Amino acid sequence: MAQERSSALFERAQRSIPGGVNSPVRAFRAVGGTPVFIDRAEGARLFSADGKEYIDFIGSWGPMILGHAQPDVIAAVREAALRGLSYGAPTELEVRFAEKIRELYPSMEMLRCVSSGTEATMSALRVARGFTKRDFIVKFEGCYHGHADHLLVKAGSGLASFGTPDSGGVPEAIAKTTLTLPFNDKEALAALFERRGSEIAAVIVEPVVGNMGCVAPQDGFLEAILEQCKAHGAISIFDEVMTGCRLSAGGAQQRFGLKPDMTTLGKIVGGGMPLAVYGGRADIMQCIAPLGPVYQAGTLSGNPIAVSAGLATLARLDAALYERLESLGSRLEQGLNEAVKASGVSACVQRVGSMITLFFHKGPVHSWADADGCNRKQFGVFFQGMLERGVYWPPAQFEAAFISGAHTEADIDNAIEAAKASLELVSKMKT
Ligand code: HOZ
Repeated sequence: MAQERSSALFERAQRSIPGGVNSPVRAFRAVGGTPVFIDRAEGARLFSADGKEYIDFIGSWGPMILGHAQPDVIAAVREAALRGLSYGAPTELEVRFAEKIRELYPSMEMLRCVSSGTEATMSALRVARGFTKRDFIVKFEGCYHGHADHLLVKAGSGLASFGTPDSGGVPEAIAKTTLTLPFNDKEALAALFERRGSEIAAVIVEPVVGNMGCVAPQDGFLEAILEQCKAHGAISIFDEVMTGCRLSAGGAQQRFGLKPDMTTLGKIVGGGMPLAVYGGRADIMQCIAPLGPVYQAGTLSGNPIAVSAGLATLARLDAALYERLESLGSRLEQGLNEAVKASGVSACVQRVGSMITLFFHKGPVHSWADADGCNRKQFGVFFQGMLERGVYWPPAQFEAAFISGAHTEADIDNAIEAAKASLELVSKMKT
């Protein structure tokens, strides 16, 4: 597809913005080619500055579960905007939003609104440290929890894609307070707690990983995190920025019937606006200023436009939506599996609900050590093949694709046809 306008914009962008993008994975470095500049979006479609139309499987990296420009959400945003963009003072909207989150997430007895997933995880960990009066945190290799210093250690997402799991600019003293373990390894978790349990403030985990591609927890892994934390006085944190309201209205914790001490939410809860949440047990959350000594604040926290978009989105998360997502997800999974088989390419499909990844790895992928074995060159050829055929797949092997309620069966079938042709290209690559 011709991309003259995108190419011209990218050239201009690179003069003013590092790499030409405001978030690294968007630069297409992991897959080659020029990033597509977007003009507008509607339903399951993205429309580029070049006048091309794409079936979108990114959904703004998760938030757009209802599809783009959903009319009720847009109406709520318009209506809120007419009453002013930001007050820096509390509103009834924030109270209603907090009550709705508590209804969906009973583990979150109290919560705070912030403006991004990074702020949510960073703040949750500060509170956990303040509450336990301990310094060390545990995270899992390949999980990504935003870009706070202490979380850019063996991280997934863009860092995994660019082969820099430990970011520059993070002081060694800070990185040392983060202990890392392989995802899905409950023996390693038990051994770490055995040795250092009294020093650990919190364990943070993506309950279903999206940031090394879609990787499900194995039996008993999440339960082991909750048990070890409880036994050693540490705080369990489910980072549900991606899985929250995606795997069910009550997130992965509702899907698996688990109750972490703390939770972070983002993406869907803001309906596409900059809004995220952290919360948990009331005794822990009462450590936050002005009630307690842990400080966290924000001029745009609980912004009325963002909260309005969030409330309008949350109101539409019904059982029918999740049934539809499951059925579309299973259709895509089956079609991709058949396409892989027909192509003879060594690849596997992993899916939980409406999160899905085609790994160029014979599979299964249970951890970062597995994911790291993917053939990145094959993924690049697959991605370009999909884009060429009008399917906007995530431009990195280590990012989950997302399905929305606005996708139709025909969209899924078109994506499967594009995948067949793209896998055919991969099968012809010289090894
Ligand atoms: N790191 C984000 C996905 N896991 C990408 C965000 C973006 O580029 O918008």
